[in-house]
Amino acid sequence: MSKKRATRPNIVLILADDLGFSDIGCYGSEIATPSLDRLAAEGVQFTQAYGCARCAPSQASILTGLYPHQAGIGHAAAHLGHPSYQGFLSDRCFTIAEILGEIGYRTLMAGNWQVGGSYDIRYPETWRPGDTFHPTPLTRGFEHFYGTLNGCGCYYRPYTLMDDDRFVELEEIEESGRYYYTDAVTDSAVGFVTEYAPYDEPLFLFVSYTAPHWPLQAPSDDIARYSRRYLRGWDELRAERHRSQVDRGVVDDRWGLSPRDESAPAWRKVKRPEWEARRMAVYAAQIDRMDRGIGKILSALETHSDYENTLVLFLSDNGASADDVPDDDSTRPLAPTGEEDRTQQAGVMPGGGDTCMSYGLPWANVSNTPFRRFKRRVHEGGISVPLIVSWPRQAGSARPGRMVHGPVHAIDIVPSCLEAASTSYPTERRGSPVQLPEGVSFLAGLRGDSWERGEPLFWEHEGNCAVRAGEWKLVRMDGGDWELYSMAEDRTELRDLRGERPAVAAELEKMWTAWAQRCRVLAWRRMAGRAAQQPSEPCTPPPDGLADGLLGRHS
Ligand SMILES: [Ca+2]
Repeated sequence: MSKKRATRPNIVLILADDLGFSDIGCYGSEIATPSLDRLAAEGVQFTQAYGCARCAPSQASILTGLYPHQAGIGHAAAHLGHPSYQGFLSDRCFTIAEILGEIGYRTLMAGNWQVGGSYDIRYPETWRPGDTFHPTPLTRGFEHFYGTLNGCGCYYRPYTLMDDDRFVELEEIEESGRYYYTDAVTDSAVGFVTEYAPYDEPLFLFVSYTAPHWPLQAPSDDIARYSRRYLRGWDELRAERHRSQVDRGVVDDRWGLSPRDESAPAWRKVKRPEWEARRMAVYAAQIDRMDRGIGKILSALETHSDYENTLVLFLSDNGASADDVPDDDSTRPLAPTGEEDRTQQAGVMPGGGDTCMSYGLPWANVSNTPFRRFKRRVHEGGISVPLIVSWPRQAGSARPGRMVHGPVHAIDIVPSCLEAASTSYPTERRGSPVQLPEGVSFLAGLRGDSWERGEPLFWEHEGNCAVRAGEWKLVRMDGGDWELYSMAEDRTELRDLRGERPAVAAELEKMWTAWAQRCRVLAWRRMAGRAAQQPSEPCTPPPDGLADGLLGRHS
């Protein structure tokens, strides 16, 4: 083994898409996730980790250490006419792959890439990977890439599938008859480990699963393992997960379980319980399958590499999603063999490749136990995610299987990986200064030292805004009033203290406004119309006509 390998660890970063806070075993779930539970038992489990409310913004933060707007992805993949909302990674920052590649890492990626502009799956003739508006993993620091240039997609026929810089013909994979995207991502990651681990250079492997994002599609034998499990309904399941979380110490028992969301009916009033239970069974099967894939990646690292000196990080990008699948042309290709059955309306059971459904708000309410609200919101249910970090050699004598309760955020991933690799974020790119990471390394928490965050954290997505500083969190829905909560006493956000503590609320609002101006967050009311009109020619960016729309105090 070379000297370089001995000092620099492999880094394996694994991301799930739309997985809720309570969806894996060690966070209170009944879904079988032995691989992730093992990772937690070997490392540490963060109980107050945050994403950025949405897939693409979170991925931008995870890859750059910046807030999403700074990285160019203030909303999603569409270009909304301003550098903060251009939909692809800014040139004024580095990706973690670019930095680690410079110091000798092999940089490899399997899964979805959501930070490279938009790709309308209906118009393949407009796809331009690698041009100015569509950076790909290969143009942003990865040596090899297998995966999609879109977030959500059909698991049996993933559009925009690439192998390095070549599109994969879908006919090729359909002919095999056994293709399933989650497995293909796993197999690609295992292949990268097998091929590159024997060399001297350390690995940086980014695995970005689409699971368990809708559409609900999973192999039938996996679904069968959960087929009866959810018939007792969401009310019982939320209570059960919450008890498990309190018993494990994942949540504080002073925080009450939030009530069932007001838009979810009581389970006893559900008209089609078998159909509802099946939705959750497919969702569980998607996670179960991903977890077994992660087990294969960990095994490959043990067999072919120095597992003891491998930093593995697993997290989700945002809270669980209550979104229904849009019932329009944009989702038609997701279930190409059964178009009439692609939505929730037909009474068809979900799960097959000829269906395109989501599991709906009430089950997402279970996934986000004990919190309120969902993906795209910045109340705790939308942004709280599991984060597990393992590095056996570094953990040393620190008791493995611990929990760290200090708040951490997607912006902290890059600084933590850079500390592990004993390097720093470059200050210039092609002769121009770059924006430096906003996050801080949380590796001290892994070593068993106490770890508390000093700096506040901020969020904005679609006009939903929040700031967390110390004990306090100020949060509001788009167009709503600010609410103030004590994260120490009431992390489930049940008792608004803004009326009782107006000075605290005012101070936090001031901090949020300063942050929004510094990070070039625009007023959502100016952007929403543009976001609603997905351009039919996504490769043509709209002109920059919104530069005067920076958020003011009252926007
Ligand atoms: Ca997501």
